[in-house]
Amino acid sequence: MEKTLSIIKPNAIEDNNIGNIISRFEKEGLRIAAAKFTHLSKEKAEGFYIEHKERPFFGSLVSFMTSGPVMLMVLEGDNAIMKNREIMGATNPEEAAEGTLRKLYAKSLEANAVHGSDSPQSAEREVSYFFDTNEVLGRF
Ligand code: IDP
Ligand code: MG
Repeated sequence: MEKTLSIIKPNAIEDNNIGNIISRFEKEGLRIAAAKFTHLSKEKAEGFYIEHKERPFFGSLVSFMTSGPVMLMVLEGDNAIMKNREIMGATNPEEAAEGTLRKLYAKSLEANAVHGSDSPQSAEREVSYFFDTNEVLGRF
């Protein structure tokens, strides 16, 4: 069983799509192994996206991610990392396949509704960045 970090971004919360997104994960065979609502501080968002700190969109991305609440989740299942990336679709919603979460719920390239870890290394880092061991199902 693999674990991955998922974030429902502020635009999808504003648009009332939390249930639609979680329901989709469950239908696709992923389990919600941890979940919490939070409002990220600037420091927490910057640390999360540290790999992008030299990119021109970094400041705007951090502003967006701190513009409202987010829902942080750990998804668990077979091949959870790649399965979640497939369900999400391409980063740019204009390039995302029909039926993917980003095609359905993104507002823009930046406000693209969901985050998902992109490798086992990033999943490990991202899950432990937001969750203590005793907050994750199977580890209570
Ligand atoms: P990913 O979320 O699909 O892994 P990344 O390249 O890691 O995509 O970018 C992280 C996030 O930064 C994206 O999900 C999106 O919100 C934002 N982003 C990526 N590229 C751009 C851009 O060119 N302009 C504005 N925002 C961007
Ligand atoms: Mg990424």
